[in-house]
Order: sequence, then C-alpha cells, then structure tokens
Amino acid sequence: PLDIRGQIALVTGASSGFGEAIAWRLAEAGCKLIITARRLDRLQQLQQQLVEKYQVAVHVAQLDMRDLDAVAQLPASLPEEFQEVDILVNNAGLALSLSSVADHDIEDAKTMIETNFLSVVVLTREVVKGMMARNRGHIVNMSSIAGIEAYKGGGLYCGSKHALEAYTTATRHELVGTNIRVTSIQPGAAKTEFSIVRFKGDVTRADSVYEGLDPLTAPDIADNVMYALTRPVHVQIAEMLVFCSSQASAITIARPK
Ligand code: NDP
Ligand code: 8X3
Repeated sequence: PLDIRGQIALVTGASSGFGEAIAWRLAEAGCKLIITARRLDRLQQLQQQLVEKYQVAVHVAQLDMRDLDAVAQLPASLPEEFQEVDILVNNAGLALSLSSVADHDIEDAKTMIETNFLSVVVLTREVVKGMMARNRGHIVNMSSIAGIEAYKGGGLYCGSKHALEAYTTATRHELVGTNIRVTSIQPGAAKTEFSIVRFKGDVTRADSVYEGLDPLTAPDIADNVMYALTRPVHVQIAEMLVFCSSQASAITIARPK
C-alpha cells in the first residue's frame, strides 16, 4: 500500500460518525489533519485524543458548511503548515426527514442541498487549485446508495446525493491524466448519528432503522476510505458501493420477520 504518512488531510464533518472514524485512521497513518464541523467541543476533544495517541499535528476549524463564504475562505485561512492539502474528504452531510412530494419543507431542502452539495463544490474549488499546481492529491466524496438510487421519501436527500455523484464524476473527467484521484464512497445503512439527525432527535425512530440488522459502522466506512487512499498512485478507486450483509439495494433490506 501507498504510505500516506506526512500528508495533509482535511476532513469535514469530523465531530461524529464517518468523519471522526476517518480522522482516527488518518492520524494512525501519520497524516497531519485539519478537522472541521460546527461542534467545536467535540473537535477539540478529538484533537486532544489524536495528538495524545499518535503525536500528529491536528488543526481544528469550526465551520458551518451552510456558510458558503466561510467555506470558501477556509483553505486560505489555514496556518502555513496545513495549507498544502493532499487529501480532501468531503464528508459532512445529513438527511432531514423522509418527507414526500406533497409536503417537502423548503428549509430542509436548502439545508441538504447546501450541506451535501454546494459546500463540496465551494470547498473543492478552493482546495483543488493547490492540488493542480502541485499535481498531487486525492479527493474523497462521501456519497451514498442514495446517490445512485432514489427511494420513497428520499426526493430531497437522494436529490442532493445524486447531484454530488454527477459533480464527482465530472471532477474525475476534468482531472483525468493528472496525479489527482477522485473517489466516491457510497455506503448503505450505517449506524452513526445520521438517523437521529434525520428524525430530528427521535432516537426510537432512529434505532428502528437498524432493527434486526447488523449495520455498517463508522470504522467500516473509514476502512473503505483508507483502502482508496492507500492504493498505489496509478490505481484510482472511482466508486465504492458498500452494504451490510443484510442489504442489497436502497430498498432491499432483509429483516427477521
Ligand atoms: P453523523 O450525523 O454521525 O455525522 C455527520 C457529520 O456532518 C457531523 O460531524 C456533523 O457535524 C457534520 N455536519 C452536518 N451538518 C453540518 C454543517 N451544516 N456544517 C458542518 N458540519 C456539518 O452522520 P454520518 O457520519 O453517517 O454522515 C457522514 C456522511 O455520510 C454524510 O454526508 C451522510 O450523508 C453520509 N452517509 C451516511 C450514511 C449512513 O447511513 N450513516 C450512509 C451513506 C452516506 P456538526 O453537527 O458538529 O456540524
Ligand atoms: C444514507 C443511507 O439509505 O438512508 O445515505 O439513504 S440511506
């Protein structure tokens, strides 16, 4: 595998779930880290733990991905030693509710489109310039089975992830022939805080999503990300569609009767 020790990695949405697990694996691999999210206390705690365990440099940036001006300004505002980002993990994202065509809430729609799609467009625009100048880098976008298949109640979330998929593919087309690789990670159901957020704090409803399943976990997805990042430079993992063993598509999920 490729040794990514010393590379600078920026992970959005590192305060929970996949992002946090990815940060742990990148620190273990010896990367210098920039971790972002809104919940500063969680980021600071993670920073402390990573520095203590792996003695790597970790920069914390509190960032609301919906604030697109702040997102645009982040790369230039990083301390000198973190400016040359090699690995960009566009992970921050969310689903809000399973509302239907007759009752979609436009505020929820804007939140998902801004967080899951527009923030990626803006952050990648600012980071890829440096990658192109240095002719090295890896962009990992956290898509979903929802980026490939739409399902009942998924008009908004699936719409935002389909947009991300199209953007990711276009990015790969534009960067072809360079040393910048572009990967889309497409997980199925994974037990993180995702469903608690989707159902706006209703933990019972969130838990019911995973009932009877042995769902994917954040470390499973971090492992997929690490696989893509550590292939030899001539190997580009374009897409990774990953389910738990009880899932075969967005809607085919085996649960005991
Ligand atoms: P979590 O809810 O556990 O984590 C989501 C992360 O995104 C948090 O760190 C959160 O940080 C951050 N985030 C959300 N909104 C914002 C915002 N406005 N500004 C900054 N950061 C934000 O869920 P997951 O780890 O599961 O989700 C990570 C990604 O994986 C998302 O893009 C999601 O769509 C995708 N995904 C999840 C699947 C699943 O089943 N869990 C399956 C497929 C894809 P904070 O709240 O502190 O700002
Ligand atoms: C999260 C997985 O199936 O809820 O992206 O869309 S799903």
